[in-house]
Amino acid sequence: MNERTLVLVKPDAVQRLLVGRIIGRFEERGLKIVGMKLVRVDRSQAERHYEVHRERPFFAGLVDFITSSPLVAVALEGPNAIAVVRSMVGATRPHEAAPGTIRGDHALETAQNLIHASDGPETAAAELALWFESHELVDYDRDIDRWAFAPAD
Ligand code: FUP
Repeated sequence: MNERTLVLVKPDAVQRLLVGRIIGRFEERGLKIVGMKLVRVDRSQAERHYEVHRERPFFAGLVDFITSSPLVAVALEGPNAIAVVRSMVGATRPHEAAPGTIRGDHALETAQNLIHASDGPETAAAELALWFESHELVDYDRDIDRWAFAPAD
């Protein structure tokens, strides 16, 4: 099933020069980039993105962090893209993230865990709408799609 999901390559990844390496992993997996932009997010959008955590003690620090420096928002498309991307990201707490995952290979701290990825179909739809205008999500074919994706019936 073809899905779309949202990834945020967070400010720590931008500052640590890991943007290309992280996005490259998704490209190499076969996922299609259908939207991408560098964003200096404001507090109101950051608070909307992390609304589910509003009552948590780390909320203010999380909003401070995500607004502190630019991030890269990426929309990815492919078969089972939501679950595939989550598994590549690894556990929230990097000391629990398996080696071979992005967090397991590059992060140590929960507050600086490099990347956000939508955790289900409803959050993916809501987060894509929060971060991208519809015209910023681009439908196109890649010549390699017939090698990476099953043929449409
Ligand atoms: P994830 O889906 O893996 O990004 O994790 P969550 O949605 O549970 O958490 C979102 C962000 O809140 C994390 F990336 C970092 C931050 N966080 C903390 O700082 N402390 C915590 O105990 C849990 C999350």
